[in-house]
Amino acid sequence: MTTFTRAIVRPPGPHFSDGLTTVDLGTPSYERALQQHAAYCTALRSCGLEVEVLPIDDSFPDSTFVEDTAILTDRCAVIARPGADSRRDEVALIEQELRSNFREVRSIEEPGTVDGGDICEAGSHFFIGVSGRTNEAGAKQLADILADYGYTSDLVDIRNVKTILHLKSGVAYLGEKQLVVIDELASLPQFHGYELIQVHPSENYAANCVVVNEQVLIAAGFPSFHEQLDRCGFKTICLEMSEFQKMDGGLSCLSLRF
Ligand code: CIR
Repeated sequence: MTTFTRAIVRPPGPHFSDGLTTVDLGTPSYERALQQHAAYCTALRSCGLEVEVLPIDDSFPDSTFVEDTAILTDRCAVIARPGADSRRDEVALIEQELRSNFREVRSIEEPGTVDGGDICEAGSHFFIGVSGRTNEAGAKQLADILADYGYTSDLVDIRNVKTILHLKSGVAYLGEKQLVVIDELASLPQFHGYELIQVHPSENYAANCVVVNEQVLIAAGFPSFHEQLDRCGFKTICLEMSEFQKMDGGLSCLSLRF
């Protein structure tokens, strides 16, 4: 697995609850969201990362979900082109940050759209979700860009999987050919050859976990999944995510790691 040294985050703004959501879990508390975000940053630091905290940008209520604005690899950064109109211009807020950290910076161009949350890195291979946000044109552009840097990829069409917004809402790579998956994705041919850790359907939200160096960040409140990872020998850090879950966001969405 890549050893990460840095992460970029952006705390939510006071209008965070005006962002997009497909779930019906109530209105998030801004105070609690800030506390959960601060705990998330502390967890990243405890994994050895230097955390760059970008200023709040309340003109984009979803801008705390920085992961959707870029795809970062060991060899290049790719500026995404978010599929939701209200999020399209969030990339302008992150571009300078990426250019100062990466020598190679590429971009997804119109008519392509790509949300970073649809891209799951698995070593030198990438799974690229085609979703309500990432279209086929964007997915193919990204596959070509990644190929320029020696990476392979598979497209994974999740447009018929109604329970998830992004591919990474239902898949996470833990290293050593191990993938966390929700049931709906477990039989996909793209995942053959991987050892699958299947999340119990009542705990689907937990599938969005993140490996950061030797630790796995997992959402609090999903005991079966926690036990599964314990049994597999992973060291876990449990984080409260309730307020971000209300806005369709998971652990991976809150940072760009590199
Ligand atoms: C959205 O709908 O775009 C945000 N409310 C949530 C984005 C979550 N991002 C992610 O899963 N990578």
